[in-house]
Amino acid sequence: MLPPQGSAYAGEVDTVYMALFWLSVFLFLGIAVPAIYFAWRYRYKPGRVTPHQTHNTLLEIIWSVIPLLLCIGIFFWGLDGWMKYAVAPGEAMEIQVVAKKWLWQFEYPDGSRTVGEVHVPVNKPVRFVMTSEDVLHDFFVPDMRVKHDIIPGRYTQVWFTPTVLGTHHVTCAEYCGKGHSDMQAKLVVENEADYQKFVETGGTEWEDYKMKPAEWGKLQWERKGCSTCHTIDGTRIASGGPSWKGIWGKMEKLNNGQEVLVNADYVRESMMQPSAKVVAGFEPIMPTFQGLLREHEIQGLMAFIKSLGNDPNGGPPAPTVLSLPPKPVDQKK
Ligand code: HEC
Ligand SMILES: [Cu+2]
Repeated sequence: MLPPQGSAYAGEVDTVYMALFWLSVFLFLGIAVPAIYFAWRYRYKPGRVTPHQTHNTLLEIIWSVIPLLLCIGIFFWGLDGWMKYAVAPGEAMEIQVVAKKWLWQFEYPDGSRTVGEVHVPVNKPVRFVMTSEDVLHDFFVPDMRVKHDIIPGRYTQVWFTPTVLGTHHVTCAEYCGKGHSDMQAKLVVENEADYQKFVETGGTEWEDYKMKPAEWGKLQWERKGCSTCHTIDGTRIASGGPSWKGIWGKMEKLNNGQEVLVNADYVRESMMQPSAKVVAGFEPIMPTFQGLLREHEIQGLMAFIKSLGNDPNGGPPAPTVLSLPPKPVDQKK
């Protein structure tokens, strides 16, 4: 009935939840069933005289004192959990989270950044310090049993100790506009060695080095969240931007009436300063990727967009070789 328990305190959260749930079921049935029965048992019948009861002190004390004790007990039980949940242990690793329409951006202690994907080492407490660049968002990781509002101009926090290796789902739980339901991210819990490798190479996998620039770029299109707004098959996403199919090398119409050639310069500018040139018929909603993409990721994206052009072999130049960071040591051997 509940999602898998992915954090150290998930079990405790669930115990409180289930206790409240079954208590509510018990009280509901305990009241509703007798009420229905009495309504039927003492229903009107011609000639029937029902005894007229107005007051019973003992009963009233019982049904006041028992719920009162229950409420006090639940309060202290909840408070105990809440204190653990609210205060992160001092040694917790800190990850900065910036939420914006409609993506998640994460910054690690060493300054490296990712979009739409966050990696954490297993069995170590991690604290997320969160803020928003625009409207209210909400950081919700069901497996970890954390959910907290993110407020523009303010910092809020959650922490947990992930205990289950693998990918967990992060989603926005505060309606934040047209693209709200696309505001998803992956939380990848991995062992210390994989985490260190991830931080050193910015998530570049050993396999990535064997890819052609355009294939690698396609991977970035998904990993960096471009795919939530840009399709590659010519269709248009309602809350998004133009499809990338066939744009490389064409003259793009802008909303100020001018035209611009879609080449490497324009595509790079579109990522870094999206509002500098806005495509006609679209709103300037694309977030800037300044500082969020490594050089080889930008190059890969350009190669990918070029490969979707009308004439992938002609047209203006796109990078054919990526300046990838140093190859990670293959740890699988
Ligand atoms: C929130 C939605 C959104 C996301 C995410 C997004 N874009 Fe955009 N993008 C747009 C919109 C809307 C436009 C058109 C308006 C404009 O030009 O700013 C656009 C325009 C572009 C253009 C110009 C396209 C053309 O036809 O001239 C490029 C290139 C581009 N984006 C690249 C990217 C890349 C690369 C990423 C991922 C790293 C990305 N976008 C992520 C919404 C988005
Ligand atoms: Cu949101």
